[in-house]
Amino acid sequence: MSSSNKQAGSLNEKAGISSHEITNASAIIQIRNKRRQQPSAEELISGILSGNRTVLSRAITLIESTNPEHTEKANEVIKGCLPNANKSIRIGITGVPGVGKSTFIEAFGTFLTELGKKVAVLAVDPSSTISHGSILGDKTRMENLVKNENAFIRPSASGENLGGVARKTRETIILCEAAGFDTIIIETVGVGQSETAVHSMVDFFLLLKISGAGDELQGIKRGIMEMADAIVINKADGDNIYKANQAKAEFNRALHLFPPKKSNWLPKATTCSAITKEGISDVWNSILDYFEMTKETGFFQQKRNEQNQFWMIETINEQLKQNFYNQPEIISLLEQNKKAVQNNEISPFAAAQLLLNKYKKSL
Ligand SMILES: Nc1nc2c(ncn2[C@@H]2O[C@H](COP(=O)(O)OP(=O)(O)OP(=O)(O)O)[C@@H](O)[C@H]2O)c(=O)[nH]1
Ligand SMILES: [Mg+2]
Repeated sequence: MSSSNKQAGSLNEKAGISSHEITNASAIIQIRNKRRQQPSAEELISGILSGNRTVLSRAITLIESTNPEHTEKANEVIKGCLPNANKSIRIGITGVPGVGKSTFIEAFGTFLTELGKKVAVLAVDPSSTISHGSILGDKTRMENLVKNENAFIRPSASGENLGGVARKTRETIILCEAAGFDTIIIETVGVGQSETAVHSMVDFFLLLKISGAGDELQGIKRGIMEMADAIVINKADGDNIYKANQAKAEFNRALHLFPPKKSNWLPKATTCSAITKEGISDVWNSILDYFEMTKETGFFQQKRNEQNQFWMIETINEQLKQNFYNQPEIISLLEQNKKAVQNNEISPFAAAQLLLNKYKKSL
């Protein structure tokens, strides 16, 4: 501080008294401690149950944390929310970049809130660590939904592997449902296995397409067609309407050739425009039909039960793998054996067995 400032500053009025620093230091510690004070699990649970979106965000951050100290608290929060979860429709949406997912979700989500629904939009994007969250990153395409009190938008958790990202999203679904969100939309792009992961956490899976150069089925993964409960040809507006209808017919023909689904549901292709909103309500009506039918047959609950079993096993697999590969002894032994395998000193199978035996002994 310059001497002229010193003269002007009211804090320096009494020259020679230098106790400020000590007072300030303790004040700073106090402020820091207060900042560090995290809400307890009970506080988070009651905040979520009362529908507080800020608390919901904080709890999701806790779930997404890679700090092992947070895991226990996160589990406590999930456990507290679980009795109030499950009362929702979970919808997965996939489609290649540029197909209009964000624009569609903006239109569809807004439409649902106008019906009195509470909509949570989540994403599964395992590439987001590299691309810094391209998916849902463009909240500009969802400018109305972002501001909507009955909507909650959360970009994808980041992580190195799909398993971790997907598990966090699944746990986030539970918290959103407990916070009163009755329609959960999960967006993904077809990177790696992310579609399969999303398919295994939703009730209804929607594939968004646009009409192409005539050969609509070209380049489409068969597995995705089989997973889809509906195919929606987006951008059916202006000059595109004719082509979109042609694509719809072609997809409907193709869908007929697939074996019947376990749910007995017959997936349909429809057209829509996320811009003019034409066809948006048809998508919702189709989901309602599905919901009604599968609730009646019991398939809805059966599928959720199977998904829960699946995620339990997935979590065990993931934890086992993590435990194994993170053991310091295993890390060095693995390196040694990689070299030994490369030099043909040991077979890959024998090396694997050796490592597994070592791990078993350490348990
Ligand atoms: N004409 C027309 N354009 C649309 C429609 N839906 C989206 N678009 C446009 O298509 C472009 C891509 O839309 P996005 O919503 O960003 O697509 P996305 O699938 O979310 O893309 P990524 O986030 O990159 O995966 C934008 O310029 C939109 O304005 C539609 O129904 N009709
Ligand atoms: Mg997008």
